Amino acid sequence: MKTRLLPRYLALLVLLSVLFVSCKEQAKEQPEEPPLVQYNEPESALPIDKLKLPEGFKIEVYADSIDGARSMAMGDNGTLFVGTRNENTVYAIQDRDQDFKADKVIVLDTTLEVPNGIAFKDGALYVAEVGRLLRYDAIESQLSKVPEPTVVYDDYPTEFHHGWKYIAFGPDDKLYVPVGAPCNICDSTVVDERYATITRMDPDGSNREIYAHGVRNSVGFTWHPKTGDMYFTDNGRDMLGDDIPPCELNRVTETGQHFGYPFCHGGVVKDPEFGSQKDCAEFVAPVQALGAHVAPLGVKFASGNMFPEKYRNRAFIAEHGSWNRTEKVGYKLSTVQLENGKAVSYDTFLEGWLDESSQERFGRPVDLLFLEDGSLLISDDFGDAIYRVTYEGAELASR
Ligand SMILES: [Ca+2]
Ligand SMILES: [Ca+2]
Repeated sequence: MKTRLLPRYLALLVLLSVLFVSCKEQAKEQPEEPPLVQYNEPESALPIDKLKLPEGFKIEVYADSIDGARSMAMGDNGTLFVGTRNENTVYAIQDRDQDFKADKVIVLDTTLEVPNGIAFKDGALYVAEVGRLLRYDAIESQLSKVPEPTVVYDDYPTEFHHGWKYIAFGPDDKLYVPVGAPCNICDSTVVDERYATITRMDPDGSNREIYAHGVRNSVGFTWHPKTGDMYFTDNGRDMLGDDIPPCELNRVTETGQHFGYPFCHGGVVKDPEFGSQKDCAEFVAPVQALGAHVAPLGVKFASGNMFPEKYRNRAFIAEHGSWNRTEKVGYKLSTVQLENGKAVSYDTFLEGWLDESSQERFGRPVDLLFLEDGSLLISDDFGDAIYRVTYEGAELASR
């Protein structure tokens, strides 16, 4: 009897498997949720025990496997948005149980053109591609089905060279957008006056104007919490040797100031090609000359109450690290202490991504973001990670 039933049993199996396969195919046709690249808290293999911080500070991995993590912006409901440069991807990262370890990563879009710049305002995510600005309204309530973006502005130069953008809203509610020089060294303003500037506009793309001139390639800026002055980093030109010119931290005190490029670098170095046309004294010198080739990107002033008092008015700078220097430099976080708009110290805060003796590196810091609790997030487009720095030193322990 068993042997007689077997063919029927087999037929049933075949029928069931056909049904199962067709169900699977049907499921495929339904609109797909954005792919989750990570649902678990990070178990990063990055050797973060090599990172060195001042006494009392600690660093942990907040999110890993974030391929090419660059600029960061925090949503009103706690979603961390992250842009990339060569990966053409924007991520939305959540920490649903609020233990400061990301546990959900959503890939919002993989078709954007160099979406390095990310900003958040009034519920909307702003993304800067090379040539245009996009806005995703009410983004945090639509993460599982990303809405079509509104094009806010689409008339920036499309040059890829220094075309990746950092964007941020200022205290005046304007959106600030730099346009890098499309070269290592050139007087590009004769081609398009917006090259080598920082522009700004209203959130809807209107009233665009040039805010700062003579900026080679700024990929990070912020505003002083007390004075409201903009501070921006600028990457110095290449091919003048290992030690000149310095990279820069600059302070803008009025609209239309000129910061020297391509004529004068770091306030003192006349450009071999363009320097004879102008005097360095005609330009605004940096508030702090940074190391040559360190590639300063994100800059933020410490906020919140976690870090010790002495860090409050310091600019934290992510030095992405050199690519064309005999011995690598940068690959660290530095701080610049300011008093009345003048720099009084320039120190290393966090280092160890670069092993100086072997010249090997495992990370390159890009952007900085202070969370509400005063801890500091750092993105890393080489280690594909986001770190969180906390302070648990004597001040807290003695409470
Ligand atoms: Ca978590
Ligand atoms: Ca300059």
